[in-house]
Amino acid sequence: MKALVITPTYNEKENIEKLVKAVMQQNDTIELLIIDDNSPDGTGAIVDGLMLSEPRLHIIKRAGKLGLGSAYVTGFKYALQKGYEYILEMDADFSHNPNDIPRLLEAAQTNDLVIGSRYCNGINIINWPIERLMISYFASKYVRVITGMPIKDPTGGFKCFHRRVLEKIDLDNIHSEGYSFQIEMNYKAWIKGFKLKEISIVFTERVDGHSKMSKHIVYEAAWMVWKLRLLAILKAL
Ligand SMILES: Nc1nc2c(ncn2[C@@H]2O[C@H](COP(=O)(O)OP(=O)(O)OP(=O)(O)O)[C@@H](O)[C@H]2O)c(=O)[nH]1
Ligand SMILES: [Mg+2]
Repeated sequence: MKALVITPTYNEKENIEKLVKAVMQQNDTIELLIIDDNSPDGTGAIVDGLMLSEPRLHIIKRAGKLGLGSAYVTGFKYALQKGYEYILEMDADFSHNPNDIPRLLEAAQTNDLVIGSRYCNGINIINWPIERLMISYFASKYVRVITGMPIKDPTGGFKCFHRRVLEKIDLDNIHSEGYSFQIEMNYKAWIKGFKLKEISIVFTERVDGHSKMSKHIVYEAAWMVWKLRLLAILKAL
């Protein structure tokens, strides 16, 4: 079983070394691809150093901060080209617990896309201010109503694709970032008839480093759900 975890990084020097270790110890074959956008704090150089003694660690360096969605698209293309079977998305800041990776991989044996879900077993978020939690929770309901997609946590970023899903999605046609990117990938997999499965995870707000969340990313997602719905209606005509 060839599995690749893809982790985009921008200024994650406090987290990166610990993260690499935590992923590598999940099993003997798992590999990790960092997509670093020329982090000013030197995250990329730290990865270069770690790669000297860790053959299962890889990096793609981009010239500047180009966003989360395009980082994942770059990683997905690499994964398909190199023949990985299971392709995971995971943040670098330990909001996603690397110890959940084996459960994602296990569920991926019988599903096409496994989504680590904060909302499929109550609300499992630690250390978010109540406003952020409310926005995220109601945003996920909004996405569900507009798109019809039966996913309780459509904006989550800890997931595992079987390569057959990524092969069927036109990656050159994905231009969204942030939450919108997660919604778009889920929707495109769902509309093509792939089997989606949510498994419960606990999400913990980052302790080290800084958030790159912006209002722009929220607005982009609010519009994206209508775009997906309208495109589906037009195709059905
Ligand atoms: N390569 C790359 N990585 C990014 C970019 N923006 C964010 N990231 C990484 O994507 C992951 C998620 O970003 P976060 O800043 O944690 O965003 P968030 O999870 O919405 O916000 P917080 O958890 O509150 O910090 C982290 O690993 C970031 O380092 C980007 O433009 N390019
Ligand atoms: Mg984060």
